Amino acid sequence: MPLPALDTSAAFLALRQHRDIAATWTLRDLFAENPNRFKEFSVTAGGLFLDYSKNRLNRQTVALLCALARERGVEARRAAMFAGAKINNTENRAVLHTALRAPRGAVLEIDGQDINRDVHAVLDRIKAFSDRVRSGEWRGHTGEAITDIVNIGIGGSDLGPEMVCRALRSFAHPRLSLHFVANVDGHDLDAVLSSLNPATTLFIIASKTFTTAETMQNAGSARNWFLQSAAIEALPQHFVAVSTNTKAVTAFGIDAANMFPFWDWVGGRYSIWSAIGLSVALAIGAERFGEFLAGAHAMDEHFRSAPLEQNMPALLGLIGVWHRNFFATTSISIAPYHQDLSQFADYLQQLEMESNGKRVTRNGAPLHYESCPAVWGNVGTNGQHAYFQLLHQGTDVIPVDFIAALKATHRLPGHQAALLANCFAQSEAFMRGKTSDEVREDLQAQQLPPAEIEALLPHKTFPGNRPSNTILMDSLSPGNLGALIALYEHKTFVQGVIWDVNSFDQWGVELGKVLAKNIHVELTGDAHQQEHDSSTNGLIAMAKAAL
Ligand code: G6Q
Repeated sequence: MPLPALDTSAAFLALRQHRDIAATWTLRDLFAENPNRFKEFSVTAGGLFLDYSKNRLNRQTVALLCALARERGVEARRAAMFAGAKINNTENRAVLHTALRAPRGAVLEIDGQDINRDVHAVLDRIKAFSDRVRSGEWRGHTGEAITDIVNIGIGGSDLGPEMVCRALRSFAHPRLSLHFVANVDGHDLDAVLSSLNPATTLFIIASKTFTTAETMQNAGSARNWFLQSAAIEALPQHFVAVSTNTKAVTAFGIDAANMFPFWDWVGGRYSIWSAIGLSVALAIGAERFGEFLAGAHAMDEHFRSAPLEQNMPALLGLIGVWHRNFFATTSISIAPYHQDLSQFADYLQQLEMESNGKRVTRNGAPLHYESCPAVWGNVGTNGQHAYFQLLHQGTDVIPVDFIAALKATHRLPGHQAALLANCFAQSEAFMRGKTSDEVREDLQAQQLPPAEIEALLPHKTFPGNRPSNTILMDSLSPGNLGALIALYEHKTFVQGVIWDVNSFDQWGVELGKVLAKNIHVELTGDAHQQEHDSSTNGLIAMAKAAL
């Protein structure tokens, strides 16, 4: 049965009333009034700690948000997802990335097929292969061990492996360098190939469909480059595939024995846990890849069993709804205070925006309320010296998620304390702001003339009352990273259920896959130019003259 529209639901209307009261609160006052606030509004799960006290909310807000989640059926849909129901209704597919990280022996059947056995059979193959490459037993055609691995894929077949390999680089095998090529822009592949020795390079062609134009073009060019110095018989030692499409893989020239499969119930942006994570297993080893999966599984178990009021992904999602639908925020900023998470914001950008960037309900009715905000960000402290200005004093309020590891994996003295000090100082400043009285006091202490003080006051005043979450972990271990990604996956799920959108299709991306085709033919062949608008016609003509 279709859900009633979100903005007509009783819990939503109750929250709207509550919002009018909450809008009068300041975070400063909330902290001053309740010394227990940090304790009351924080939660631990799967090796992660979430402090959500620096948001404009109180116990009643949390209760009302959880009531909204219950009214929207979050718990029932969560159960449906874990059980393998076909909740991706526009593609008639189950959504089972959680099954990819379930331990061996977990019971789950889809259409009569034992999913857990299939998953672990592939994991066993990933282990056998990555052990051989890492030990040097797997050799290239000249008898040398592999030194470089190039993952060719795009979107979900690129962002996850690249982000995770970067995040876990302190665990990487010292002989192996990982490279990632996604863009059809030849500058990407060219720059990578120019530094490589074909005899010691292994290519992973990662594509769920094995039809994605960018990946196929890059894979073809990589194969041509390789065959300039090797015979076709050498291909199996240097090209492996990760895909669901055996036919296309073998047609490309990769032996089915060198193909690592996954399944249609794994969405691209949720596929890092599948064989798409092959580059991660090669880099950090199968055992640590197992720890990464186990960390995500721990978050799954928490998400499926903890009451909403203490459920970390549910709370993170609901707080996002609170900001988006009741305070009209339009974006969120992700600020990992860990250099190795430098691609985490890009990863979340796809996860959240591709999942919930939708304008109709699951049943196709237009939304009369906002769905996914824009997601963006970069590592701290770098962002502080760039766009944080707008976060502190701009006209928009942009909630921030701070993410930090308490312990570093490097050994340089002094850096970690400096990093964490910046992280905590920023969230404190967003929360407190700086009043004009405080600014005046500072300037008077510097003995500035009164007229100058008054002129500077508005510029140096910070409104504060700007919300943030802080997520801490002990260190950026494979397990904690797994839990962190799963946290955001389930956050995205919760928001998708509240907004009543299908979080698991991506028709906008599919459109992109076909749009370029006609113009590509016009640019490269003799095909007669079609009638476009004058701008498109003009741009095509300029490119034709230059190509
Ligand atoms: C992810 C999207 C998209 C997809 C890429 C690559 O959820 O569907 O980013 O992963 O378009 O698709 P292939 O893996 O099929 O090449």
